[in-house]
Amino acid sequence: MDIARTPSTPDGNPHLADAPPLPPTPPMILREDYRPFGWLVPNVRLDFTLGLAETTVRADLQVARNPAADSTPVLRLNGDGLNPLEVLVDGAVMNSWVMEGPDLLVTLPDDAHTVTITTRIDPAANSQLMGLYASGGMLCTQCEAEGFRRITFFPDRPDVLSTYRVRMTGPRADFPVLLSNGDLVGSGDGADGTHWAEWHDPWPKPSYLFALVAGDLMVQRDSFTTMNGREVDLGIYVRAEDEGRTDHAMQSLKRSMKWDEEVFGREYDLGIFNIVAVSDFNMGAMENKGLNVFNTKYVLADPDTATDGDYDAVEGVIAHEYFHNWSGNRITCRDWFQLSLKEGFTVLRDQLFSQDMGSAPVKRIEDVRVLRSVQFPEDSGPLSHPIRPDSFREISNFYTATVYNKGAEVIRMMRTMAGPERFRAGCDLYFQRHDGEAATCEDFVRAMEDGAGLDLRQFRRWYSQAGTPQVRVAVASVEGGVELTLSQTTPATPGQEGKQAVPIPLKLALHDRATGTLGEETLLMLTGAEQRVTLPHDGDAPVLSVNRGFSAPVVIRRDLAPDDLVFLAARDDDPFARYEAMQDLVVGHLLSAVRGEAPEKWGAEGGRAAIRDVLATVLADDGIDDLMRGELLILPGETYLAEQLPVADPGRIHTAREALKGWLGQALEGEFLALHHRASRVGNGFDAEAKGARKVKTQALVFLAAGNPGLAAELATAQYDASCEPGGTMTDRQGGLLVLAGLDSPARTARLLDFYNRHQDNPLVIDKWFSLQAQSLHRNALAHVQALAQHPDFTLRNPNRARSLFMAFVGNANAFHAPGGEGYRMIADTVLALDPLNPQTAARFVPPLGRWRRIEPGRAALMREQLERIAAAPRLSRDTFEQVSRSLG
Ligand code: 0A1
Ligand code: ZN
Repeated sequence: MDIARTPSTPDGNPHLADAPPLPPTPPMILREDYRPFGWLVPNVRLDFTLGLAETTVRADLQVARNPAADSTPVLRLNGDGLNPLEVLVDGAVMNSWVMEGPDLLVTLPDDAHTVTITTRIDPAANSQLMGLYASGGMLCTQCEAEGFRRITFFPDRPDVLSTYRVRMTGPRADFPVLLSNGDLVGSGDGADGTHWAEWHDPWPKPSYLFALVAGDLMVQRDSFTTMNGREVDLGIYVRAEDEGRTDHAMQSLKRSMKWDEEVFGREYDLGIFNIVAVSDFNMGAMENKGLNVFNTKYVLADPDTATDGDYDAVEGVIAHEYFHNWSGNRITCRDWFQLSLKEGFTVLRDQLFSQDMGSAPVKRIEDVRVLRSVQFPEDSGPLSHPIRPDSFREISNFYTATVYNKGAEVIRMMRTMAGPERFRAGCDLYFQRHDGEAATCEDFVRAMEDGAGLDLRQFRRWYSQAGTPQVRVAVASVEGGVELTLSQTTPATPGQEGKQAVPIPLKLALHDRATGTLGEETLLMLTGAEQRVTLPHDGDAPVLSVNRGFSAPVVIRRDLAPDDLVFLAARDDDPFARYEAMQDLVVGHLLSAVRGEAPEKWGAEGGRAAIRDVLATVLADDGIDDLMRGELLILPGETYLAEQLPVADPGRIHTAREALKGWLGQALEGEFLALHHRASRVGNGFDAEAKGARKVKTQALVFLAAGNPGLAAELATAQYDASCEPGGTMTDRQGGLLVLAGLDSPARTARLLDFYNRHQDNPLVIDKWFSLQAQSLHRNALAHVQALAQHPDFTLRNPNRARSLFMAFVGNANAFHAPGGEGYRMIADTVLALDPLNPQTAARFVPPLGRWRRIEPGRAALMREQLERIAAAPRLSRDTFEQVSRSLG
């Protein structure tokens, strides 16, 4: 259903008669409507006179008719909330411009002109954090996707590429550092304490890659010598209070630069690469050419304030943004429907990088966990869309797990089918063919066909079809081997009823349970709706290990007996397959408990005994390190479990999962205690052993907390206290406190207060303090979140802070799904309060409510009610309007 914005004005109501007209329904933009822009803008000069509350922008656009487009004398320049102060054409005042909505239309007589436009903006009033905005006394920009139009009038679309020369003038005392894209070409002093700097970026780029930063910042400098011997000056700029926390980011940057040369043959192409950290930022980071702007969360790290997870995230995001220099900047997107061209590819590149930097199997498991807990639910709900969407109202809503993470999986499948060498050849061809262009997903696929030698005719369906394919696998013994019957279906998604078969690369192996022999891995392509294959196998009743390494982003339905799952979980040589068997074993048991089925099917104790025995094997297995052990100990999450059911009761899922955890915590109490002791004796280093020890230490606490809360509270307190000794880590501190926050122990309040006092000057750590209370298993978590929303340190104006409380809360399924609907109401209140301030961030809180169709009817009605309440608000942003109307539709 679409919520049409037709105001209902009952006849004769004098109050409503004068109400201002409601804005029209935001239009739907269609991929098929793409047309090249009528004008080229080869060169842009921008002149900024900077002030926090008033910045003047003079833009000189050199324009020429685009021979490849339909000819038009009208130059449409996008704007958003701007008024032109002056418009000049070839230096002469021009008064015949017109505004059409937010856009400026200038009619030009000839084929080439210089159009000069002056605008004035108020960065301090910019709470949307798009365009030029103020953050903690500094000025910075965010232009992707359509923020540049909030700075000056421009054809703000990714296929208009220009070189930029940027001059900035401002008070030296306020803005000692003046940065933009490319190379610094001049700087000097002006009148009245002002100074200026001029930057030039020789690489043509779309407006979304423009950036400017002005502020009082410290810098960590370093340098990198490229494979061709060119020196690159590296700089990471942060506020003074964050000095000393940028080493890890700098090392990650240098490792990324080297890796991209070695693995993809990509060399950096400017003399400068700068990164700036800002604390008010809507997303993780932004790849502006030569001047990446980062959320502080993905730059700053030291052992006392960042967890091991934070360290990994910094490394991954630094790499991601750096890799965009080729997959995104040198080759950009023709239009925003092609977003996965740069994002899916760049996510794959950062995943492969992180695999190479640490434990490859563990990284793969983590990536699959994110995909299944975020992207699979998205793909099976009302917001489902293909990795290359066909329509949108607000592009910000399409920076999704589908475009990013499923997009990466789709390219990973091409790599699996081609093998790494041929995949590299396909990438080389893509970079060579399209360097300097605004390209399409189709261009990428063609380069893979030509360069990697793949036939991707049917594979293209992965780009156009939404939904997660479900693959059923049945195994039957036949003479000399086994016959596999594989079939696929993809459930209908909004706007796409009938689905076609997609090619699915499945890595598989046949193991022998009786002898313990592990079979060879083969790659099988499932291309039809149903397919039968016979595979040779000696011995009887082999166990099938399938979708090894998660070779395809599909759901596998296999009818494996619990004993087979136990065998795979304990013995498979593919670490992912081991993890998967463990998950399946637990999912089987829990779903049967949730459905209230007779437990016998799952063996002794309804499968609990089998799970206990495998966990005991995992705990005792010397063949794996603690990082991998930690993965095998993670029970499937509540969202993932809910996803397995057509309609889920979150309360029952929570109860069943907690009951299993408690039972295991008691059954293996000695083992978990021993693990905690062993891991506590490992030092505080950053090597794999120490990181692994920290991971399993907190996991042991998680099981113990469910089985023996008194003992867990003691251990968690001890872990917390030890972490506060010199050299202690945030990983241990946060882990201990997270467990403690879920328990009723006198130590709970004391340690929460201690944590707050210890870190009150560090906003990123205070974010953790909000999050861990919002995520806690405490039965009063909902009330705690309600109280924390009133805390003096809480504000909706800072996206990190808003997310630290409310996104963490949404992830706490039991609290969010409180049977009375208080959780839903709180999130709807958040959306309504945030929407006028920051629509992009507000809209991100809508999807959790949009899951209502998959939730039991009582709660579903309450969720829907809150969506309707949001929909009824008079002046919703385009962002929130689109998400709410799709969610109700
Ligand atoms: N291209 C960035 C993501 C990004 C998108 C929009 C933004 O606006 C608030 C910011 C960042 C990336 O993939 O890292
Ligand atoms: Zn990206």
